[in-house]
Amino acid sequence: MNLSDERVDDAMVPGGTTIASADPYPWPFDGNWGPHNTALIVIDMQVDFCAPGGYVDSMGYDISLTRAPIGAIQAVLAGMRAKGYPIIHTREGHKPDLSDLPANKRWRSQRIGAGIGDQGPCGRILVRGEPGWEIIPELQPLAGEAIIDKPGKGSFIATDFELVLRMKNIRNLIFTGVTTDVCVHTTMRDANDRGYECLLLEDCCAATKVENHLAAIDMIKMQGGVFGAVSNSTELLAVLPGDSR
Ligand code: C5J
Repeated sequence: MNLSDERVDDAMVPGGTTIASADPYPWPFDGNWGPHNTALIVIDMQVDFCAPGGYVDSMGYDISLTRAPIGAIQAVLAGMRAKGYPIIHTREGHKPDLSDLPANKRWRSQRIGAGIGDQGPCGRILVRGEPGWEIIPELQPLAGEAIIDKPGKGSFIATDFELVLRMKNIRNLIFTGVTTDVCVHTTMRDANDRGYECLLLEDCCAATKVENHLAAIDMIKMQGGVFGAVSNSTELLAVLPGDSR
């Protein structure tokens, strides 16, 4: 059979507007999106990941990289809040007694001088309730926005993330935050396996190494969009639908 016979004809996609330029396919796949079924996910924009003295800074990485998406995330937050989209923030962190911190995660972080649970310039590293664990002032959640506290890299494990999505009838997830290759990717991969239609906004995400950010984006686009699709804040905001129901 000629491979082109099997190609999806994008003109036949039912439903409303898509982000036509999303890569590798116009997102969402069926044109069905709006505040009724689509949430913005802001992953781990915490002091520990994006501010001086936090976990990422203590590991010796360049926080100018993880701070770079702040402006674009602010723009997307403003646009999606104005149209009534559900916004969900996540925070990585452990209980103060560290009972949910795997020994190997702690050991590995101590080895590189940024021990999770240890005292640092922003309080105990990645511990709930400490200054470093807070979401940065520039991206503070508004009243009524969900915050998911997670002990791991993914947002589904040991959290009520999926329950919150189900209660809000969410099927489409738009990903922003840090780091592209770790917590954003882990959550996006898991969401994709659970049947969510996922989009990553590349200018709203960052990694601790540019090459890893770019590689993580490239991985999403393989196999026709193996984990979903990729776009950016400008393209999203240009076509973002309001609720037409
Ligand atoms: C990491 C995260 N990189 N939020 N956490 O350890 O991506």
